[in-house]
Amino acid sequence: MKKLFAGMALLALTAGVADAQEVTLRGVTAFAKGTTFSRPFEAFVAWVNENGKGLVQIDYVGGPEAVPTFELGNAVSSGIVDIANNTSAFYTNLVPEGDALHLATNTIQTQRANGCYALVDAIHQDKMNVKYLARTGDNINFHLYLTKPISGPDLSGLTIRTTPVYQAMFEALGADLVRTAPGEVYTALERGAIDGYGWPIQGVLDLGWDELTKYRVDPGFYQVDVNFLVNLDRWKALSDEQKAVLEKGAEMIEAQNAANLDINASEAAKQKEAGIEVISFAGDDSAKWLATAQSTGWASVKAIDAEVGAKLESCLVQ
Ligand code: 173
Repeated sequence: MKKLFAGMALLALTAGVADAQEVTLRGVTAFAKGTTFSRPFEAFVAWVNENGKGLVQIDYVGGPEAVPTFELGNAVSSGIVDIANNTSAFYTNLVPEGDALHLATNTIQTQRANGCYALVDAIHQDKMNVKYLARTGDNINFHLYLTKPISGPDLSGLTIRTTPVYQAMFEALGADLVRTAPGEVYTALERGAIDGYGWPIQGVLDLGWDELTKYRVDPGFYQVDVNFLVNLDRWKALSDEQKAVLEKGAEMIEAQNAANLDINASEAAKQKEAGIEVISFAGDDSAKWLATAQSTGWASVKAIDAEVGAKLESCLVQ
């Protein structure tokens, strides 16, 4: 009996030592460092490094200069990167159903409450070998930006830079599409290789694209999803205490999504100051624009997997 207790004490001690080891995760963002869609991740990294001392830290390696934008999904899936800040449109090769995320009309807080978060997390674990830790970008719409004017929702004759976010919609409206990472947009505009691009309401000035952009088309559509993804093997190896730090940081960052409404308004004002004119669709044009966005978006998700698509629609659209 004495021996057993001694053994147990030793076990507890070694477990304690193992728990006390600080883990450092290598973090990479799909967006340029210090720009709009990296900022929430950077705030999260700072929070974890402050609140996770002795437990978990994040070594912020960098952005697309460290891992190319469309390679980051593979890198976090295989464990080359431990935690990634990435949008589903950049990893459709691994999680094609992720195309549903930008079709959400509710918030991550609602998605956590109604079971949608658990479903999205399970899909990511299954298909990509990552824990879906957090979602940023709620309340931010996407827009079409142009170098020449249009008079209605007809994009025929225009070459538009796209990602999977806008692909089905812009194609249905007649555009010719070129898929590029954000890092290639400025040069494509400069060369006249594109007549416009899809991008959210935030971030245009950050990237200097306002210099080469003449028009923004309103209304905006869809909702940004920029997600924190943790390699699943790495996640499973963390202690409950270490996981709790990351989950608390995620909750803190997701609460900040509410501030996006104010940031959107100030970005729109800055675009106006920078000389970007608004082409604002009204009446039937606006209705066609938005209806095409929704119908083509969900049709392409359901073409990938009808059952999962219907499940996601029922909890993302409310
Ligand atoms: O346009 C894009 O590169 C894109 O799909 C995206 C997604 C989320 C945030 C910013 C851009």
